[in-house]
Amino acid sequence: MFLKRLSLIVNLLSLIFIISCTKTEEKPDIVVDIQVSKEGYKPDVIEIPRGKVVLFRITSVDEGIGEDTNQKHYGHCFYIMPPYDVMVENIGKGGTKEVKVKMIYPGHHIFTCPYCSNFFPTKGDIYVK
Ligand SMILES: [Cu+2]
Repeated sequence: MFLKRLSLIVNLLSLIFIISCTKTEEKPDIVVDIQVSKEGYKPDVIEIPRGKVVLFRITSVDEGIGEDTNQKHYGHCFYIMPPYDVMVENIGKGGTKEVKVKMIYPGHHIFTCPYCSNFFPTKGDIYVK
């Protein structure tokens, strides 16, 4: 009884660990370079084999919502929606930021710039197969 309960708790913990762990420090299998501007993301359709570690390098071509780095938000960002829930904020004009993500969730996922996607077509699709 106790062991059963313990294994349930361990399973729950490992599930939580997996959920909070799509961002990774593992060595990347694939590098994906993405440019973002008010015209959107290039590329805006990305296909990735499931389980691979991807290094996303996002470069901002223009000033996005603004160039003032004293503001809380400036430039563009790169947000892969849940279940990935990976956010790279404040990519200023000419700047590049990177994030490593383990692509464990199959299917269609959307990435977007929450700063400016209401005004500009900053939205893209990731297919994990
Ligand atoms: Cu943006």
